[in-house]
Order: sequence, then structure tokens, then C-alpha cells
Amino acid sequence: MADKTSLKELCFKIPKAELHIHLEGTIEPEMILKLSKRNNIEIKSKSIEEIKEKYNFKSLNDFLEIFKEGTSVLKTKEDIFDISYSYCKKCKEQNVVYTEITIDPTLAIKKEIPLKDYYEGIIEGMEKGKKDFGINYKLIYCIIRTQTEEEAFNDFKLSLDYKKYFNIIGLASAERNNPPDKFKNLFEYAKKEGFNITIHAGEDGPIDYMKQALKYCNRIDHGIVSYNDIDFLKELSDKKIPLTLCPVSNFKLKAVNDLKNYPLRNFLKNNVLVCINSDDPSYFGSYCADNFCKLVDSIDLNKEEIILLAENSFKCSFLSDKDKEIYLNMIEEFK
Ligand code: ES4
Ligand code: ZN
Repeated sequence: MADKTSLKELCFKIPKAELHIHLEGTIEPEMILKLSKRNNIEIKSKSIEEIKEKYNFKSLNDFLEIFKEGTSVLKTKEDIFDISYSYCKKCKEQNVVYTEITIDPTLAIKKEIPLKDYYEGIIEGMEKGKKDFGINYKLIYCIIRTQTEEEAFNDFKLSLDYKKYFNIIGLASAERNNPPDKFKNLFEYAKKEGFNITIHAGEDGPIDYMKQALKYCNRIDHGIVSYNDIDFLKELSDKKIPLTLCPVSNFKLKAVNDLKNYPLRNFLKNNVLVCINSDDPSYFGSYCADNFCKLVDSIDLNKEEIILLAENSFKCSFLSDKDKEIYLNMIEEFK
């Protein structure tokens, strides 16, 4: 039997896709300080230690409040370039070879970062990441669910000038009391326009929000609350709806009480296509491979499961079948 050290090496070495990652959730404390100085934006925390002291979250909503200090220092195209390129460096370290990265143009609008700068900063950062580190990517335009549908629709329309940059729509932010149905018209429009749709549901909200999500989307982000609903898991499996799980995020935001109880195998046993992701890695202290490693420690994730989850990460993606095959072939040598 392989020991934990060699299993963790495999977690790092095996090529993976990361499909649930918020760009603004990758900004490291060092970068927050650097940009705060560069842009002359004062923040309450004066050191890396002070920033990190706040990273003790009570809930998703508590996290979203603290997250604001980090985003408050973003101002220019160069900032957006820097965080995008830095994330690519992390991908290289973690052997994430393909990523579907969730971006927040609503935040850019709110902060008066011109959308052109926001999109071009991301694209230039990711293209340099592709050139230097071989990281491929797609962007997910994120609808912010605390907005009204009308506000969200207006913001979305502004991004249609940049639609060549994204073909996936997401839904995130404070889940409770902001169910998917609130954005029915927007999702129906996006679907008609041919966008893929992925929805955060069942992280902090009830399983009913996942049921609503299924009316619109072809993937669900989180979905952790459904772990013991056998009938619903069968529906997810039959409809081939993937879940992008984020174990460390779920632990840090108290969606699960202990990683030792992480219900990964409930999903696997019921044939639900799941993959492992980091969500907001700089805030939760774990990038993609780190999440795999934490499962080795907590639930004794084994070699076969690591390989299966790496394969699933590509199967859960919005890549073409042909591209999925190319990545899946890269995993063969690890079997
Ligand atoms: C989120 Cl809008 C947003 N950004 C980062 N992390 C999140 N988790 C849920 N919504
Ligand atoms: Zn998320």
C-alpha cells in the first residue's frame, strides 16, 4: 500500500483541471499589501499577519465581507494582469494544466475599473500564463446573486461587448435568500445564446436551490448539501450533472464540521461526477493539489481515487470531447 507521502506526491504530479476558482479569491496577502501601496489605497490591515488574522471565517457571508478588503486594492489593468498571471504560476506548481476561472465583472463595474481593462488584464495575464507555463483556460462570467435580476441583466449586457472572451455563465455570492429562480430570465436568455451555465447551489442554501438550478444549468458548483439524498444523487448521476466540490472551502466556511467527515464517497458511490477544487485558495490556504492532499490526510484518499478525481476534473469541464480525450490520455501513465 502506498504511504501518504507518495500519495501526496501523486496529488501534485498528476495533471488536473480546476473548474471552481474565483479569480479574486487567489489574491495572496503579499499581493494585497503590494497593490495597496502601488495604488495608494489604504486598508485596515498593515501587515501580512494582520491580513491573515482575519481569515477565520464563521460562514460564507462572513467570508464575503472579509473578502472585500482584498478586492478593495484592485484598481488597474496591471493589477488584474498580476493576479491572473500569479494564479497561473500557482497552477504550474500544482500541476493544474487547464482551468475554468470565475471572473466578477460586476465587481469591476462597482469599482470603476473599465470593463475593457478588466477583461484585457485577465486575458493578457492568462495568455502569458499559457505561454510561460502551458496553462489553458476558459473564463466563467459570474452573475452576483445579491443583485436584482434587472441589475444583473444590465451588467451582463455591458459584458456582451467582450463575449468573445467567455462562453460560460456562473452564479455566486451570498446564496441564502438568493435562489437560482431569481435569475430565470437571465439564465433562459444565456441558454438561448448558447452559453454553458454553472450555478453555485447547495453550499449555504437548501437542496431546493439545487433543484431550481437544474432547470437552467449543466453543472452545479458545490452541491455539498445533497450528499445524503439518494434520490437526488441518482438524478444528478442520470442527468450527468457534475458537481465541483471544494473540500477545504466547505470546511473553512463551516458547510462541513470536519474534513474527516467529508462525504466525498457518498457522491462517488452513487456515481455522481465530482471533481476537487479550491474556490478561494489564498483565503482558505489551499490550492487544487493541496485540497487533494488534505483528503489523503482526512479520509485516506487512495491512489485509485486520486486518479479517478483527476480524470473527473476533465470530464466535468466544458472542454470538447476531443480536448477531454487529450487530457485524459495524459493521466494514463499514472495508472
Ligand atoms: C463568491 Cl462572488 C464570490 N467570490 C468569491 N468566492 C465566492 N464564494 C461564493 N461566492
Ligand atoms: Zn465558489
